[in-house]
Amino acid sequence: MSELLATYVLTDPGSDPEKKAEQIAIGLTVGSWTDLPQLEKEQLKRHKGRVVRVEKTEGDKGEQQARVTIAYPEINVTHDIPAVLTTVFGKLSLDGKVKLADLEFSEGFKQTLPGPRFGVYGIRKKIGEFERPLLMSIFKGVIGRSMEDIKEQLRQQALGGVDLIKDDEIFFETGEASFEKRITEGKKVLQETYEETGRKTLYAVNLTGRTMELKAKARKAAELGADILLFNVFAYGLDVLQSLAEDDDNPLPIMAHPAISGAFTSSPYYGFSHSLLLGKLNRYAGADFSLFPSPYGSVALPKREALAIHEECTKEDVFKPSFAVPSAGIHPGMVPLLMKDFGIDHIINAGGGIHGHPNGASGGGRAFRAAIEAVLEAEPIEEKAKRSPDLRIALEKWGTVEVSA
Ligand code: 1AE
Repeated sequence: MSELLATYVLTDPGSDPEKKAEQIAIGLTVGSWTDLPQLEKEQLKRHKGRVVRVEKTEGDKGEQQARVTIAYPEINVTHDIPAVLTTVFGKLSLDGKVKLADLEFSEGFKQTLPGPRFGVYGIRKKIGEFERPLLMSIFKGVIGRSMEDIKEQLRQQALGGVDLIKDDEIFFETGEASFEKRITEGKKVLQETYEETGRKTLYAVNLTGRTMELKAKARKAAELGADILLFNVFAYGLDVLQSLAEDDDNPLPIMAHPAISGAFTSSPYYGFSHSLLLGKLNRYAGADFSLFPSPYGSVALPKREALAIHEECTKEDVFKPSFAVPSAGIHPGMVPLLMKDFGIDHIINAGGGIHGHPNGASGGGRAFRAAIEAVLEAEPIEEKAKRSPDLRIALEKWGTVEVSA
């Protein structure tokens, strides 16, 4: 019988964590057990949750914890993420200090999920770069700006040598910068920069609006020649991501932004683990990219959590790997550490670290590219900076970050 395995961390589980685990397993499946007549027990047996493991542990602050794994019969749920989450973490998420650390799906269940349509290799193929981390920049300060300003910002970013440019997640449809216009006008700008530099740059447009409008809007984006859809998954829900990812009339890669997810992941005692939500579930539901806070920037995650997201995005599975995008407060001096921690299969993503460059966004892009090149050539970035004025200026402004062994 196929099962879904859910692993929880219970904080202050009381003197009998095994009993607590048993209560969860029963409470979230057949509801009661010991008082049932024998016949009903027989009938309900195949629907009953099962405690697989209970391990007593300690939290980072010395709190008593138990790591509990419960198996839920897959026949209890329909094959969709909402049904799974409601079963394994529905009422339980409201019931004291319980964190959902991991979920394991059967191979059969996985067959019903889309996973990324393109994944790391598919995105690399679109750009034509296979041997280095990709570089992405973020539109900044464009709310209220004219289309001409937006086009100029796009142009400057592309000229700096970034591979991808994404909308800011807080950019919807202001004034003349409609979704459609950003795609069509943006495409022209990027075609011009391609003709100038010979480098391809992909643009991720923010797919926003009411849930029921999204599919049509995504298809329209594809028709108009958009490259990628940026999507605020956690403002909508994983099932909406999945619906977009499995829509055959929407051939575009999906970039999952982590906005809102902190409300579900940040507590050490409640909610989901970062790696489950931003790593595994984003990937299974079809995100080609997953953005998340890096361990070093302005909005930082503990390093082990950021690495765990990367691991979930890229580890061996039936799905293609998603591109991990550690973000927020990233500047060129962080590149050696990013590449040490996340290797070459990730995307270096910066907003302020590109636009805040004294030589403008194109200088920011060039500084990042020089830093990446230095690391690939095993040259200290300070040495490289002697031959790259943009990198030197960036390091003077933001400094470097030590790469510990
Ligand atoms: C974790 C998401 C980061 C993001 O979307 C963003 O806009 C970052 O901007 P900067 O690089 O911190 O300026």
